Amino acid sequence: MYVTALLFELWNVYSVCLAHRSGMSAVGDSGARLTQFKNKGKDASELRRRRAEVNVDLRKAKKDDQISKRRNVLVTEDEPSSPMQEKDPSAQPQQHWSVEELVEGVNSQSLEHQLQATQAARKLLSKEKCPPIDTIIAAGLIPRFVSFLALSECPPIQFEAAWALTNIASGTSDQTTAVVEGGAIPAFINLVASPQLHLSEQAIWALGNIAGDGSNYRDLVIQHGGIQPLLDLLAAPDLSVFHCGYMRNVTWTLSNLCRNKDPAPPLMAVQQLLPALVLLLHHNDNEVLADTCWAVSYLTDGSNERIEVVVQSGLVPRLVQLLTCDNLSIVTPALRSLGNIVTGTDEQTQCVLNTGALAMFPSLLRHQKTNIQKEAAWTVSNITAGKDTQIQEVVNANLMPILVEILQQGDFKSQKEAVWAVSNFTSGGTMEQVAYLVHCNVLGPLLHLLTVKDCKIILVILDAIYNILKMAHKAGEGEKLTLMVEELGGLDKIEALQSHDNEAVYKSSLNIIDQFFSEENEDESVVPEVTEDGFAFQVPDDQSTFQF
Ligand SMILES: *[C@@H]1O[C@H](CO)[C@@H](O)[C@H](O)[C@H]1NC(C)=O
Ligand SMILES: *[C@@H]1O[C@H](CO)[C@@H](O)[C@H](O)[C@H]1NC(C)=O
Ligand SMILES: *[C@@H]1O[C@H](CO)[C@@H](O)[C@H](O)[C@H]1NC(C)=O
Ligand SMILES: *[C@H]1O[C@H](CO)[C@@H](O)[C@H](O)[C@H]1NC(C)=O
Repeated sequence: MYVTALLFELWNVYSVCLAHRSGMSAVGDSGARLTQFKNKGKDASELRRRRAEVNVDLRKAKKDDQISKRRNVLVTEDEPSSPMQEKDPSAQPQQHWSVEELVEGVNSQSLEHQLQATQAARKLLSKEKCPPIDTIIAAGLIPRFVSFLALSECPPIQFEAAWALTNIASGTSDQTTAVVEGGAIPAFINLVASPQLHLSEQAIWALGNIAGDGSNYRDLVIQHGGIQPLLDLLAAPDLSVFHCGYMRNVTWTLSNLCRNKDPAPPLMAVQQLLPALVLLLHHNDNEVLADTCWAVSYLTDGSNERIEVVVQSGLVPRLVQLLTCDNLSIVTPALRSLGNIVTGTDEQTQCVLNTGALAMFPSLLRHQKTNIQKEAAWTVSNITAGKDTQIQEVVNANLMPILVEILQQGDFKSQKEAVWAVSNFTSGGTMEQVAYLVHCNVLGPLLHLLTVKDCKIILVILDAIYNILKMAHKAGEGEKLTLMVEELGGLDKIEALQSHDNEAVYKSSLNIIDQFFSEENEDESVVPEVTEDGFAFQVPDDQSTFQF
């Protein structure tokens, strides 16, 4: 028959190429090549592995990331300075302190002098440009500032010292360390409960900077009992007594307590924090929402055990709801969190699906920000790596045609995620689902992408093509599909890959040619039943008919 004849002819051409290729591979064992390669015999229960590659990629998206330390910068001077004063700086001697004067003032016996000197230091540390953090540290002022934090009879000096220390702690790790070693953690924790809200706020901010330095100081703040006083604030009967800047400080500091891995924060602490995060996910301030979502994204970026604690807190439906808010600073971390959750077990993934999350994905996959497209496609790739019932939910949400669009014209990062999504679909999908995918015209764009440079992606595409051809063969539609691949110019591309430098690519393409484009496989192929529409296949399991 026509196709067979055609393929046979093509095969002769390939045989020549193959012979040539084996001749070249002095290093590789071309005889064993086909036996060891394939067919992974994918175990349905095989645990889904985290792709390091994706995570590196996502972590690189630092520009969306939260800032881990923040300085309290003086935007305008507290004291209004008249034009007169500007012309004559000597009229304000206090504004120009030398280091010696600062040291002398801070160490003086007079509270008044201490306050003035501390305020002067704070102002220097609040300059927009080049705050003299190291100079202040070297002058040995930190322990004094820390002791001022406890002077409750003089709130102004507590405040000035807290502000100065906040800004020192906002610097490098060494600078943060200087603050921690000065004994600031317990002193700040004591201030969190201060009835003076500006003091409390400054203490919370400082603790955020310290915890944001990394796992060590985060855990040190936790060990000193830093979480409970923060949670007590949120237990206030009416949160609106706090102004929104205050709540932002609280939320940001909580998020830094959730942040960083290796090690992640103690599970006990996470469990303690979660009810607060659930509460804050319903706050009405965008910045509070964004930072809370970042906190959740940190907590879900870990083992399934970690994911489970978050899922159990019941916040998934709210996260999904937040996907519909228009604000990129919220959508980004909310989507990241959900993407993290679906890297978990099938049950954890199902929990996301049960909220109807996939209904949001058409717009996310077409989002104007390519970063959102990419993360959405990444999320789908993990869902299509799940059970076939979960793949079916992706189908029902009409996401596959959109993924095909991305394959066709997305940016490369999104295309890569879409390739994974499709490939996993083909490895875990039923025959009907794979046939559906072919009907979404996935083959053209997929084959087209075989010309990219990225070997890993080429391999994933070849896997998908292999899976599709194999499934079609089972359905007795192998010839139809091989012809389709050929008509789309795919055969040329696969053929060309046989001389690829990358051994895995070469083996994989060779294997496809060998199994589906050689005359030998004609014997194995199931004799197709011919219907008026073309080839169809009777699936023994459920007796339904699928057409590719
Ligand atoms: C804390 O609140 C103040 C406003 O009161 C705001 O300017 C500042 O940025 C907040 N700090 C953080 C770390 O969110
Ligand atoms: C989005 O939220 C951020 C705070 O997280 C805010 O600064 C920004 O103005 C908001 N954008 C829109 C469009 O509402
Ligand atoms: C996802 O696709 C890749 C590439 O084909 C494959 O290696 C991996 O095993 C797939 N994962 C699952 C769970 O099917
Ligand atoms: C999805 O997440 C799992 C679990 O961490 C990971 O192993 C997998 O590689 C990810 N992506 C795909 C496409 O399977």
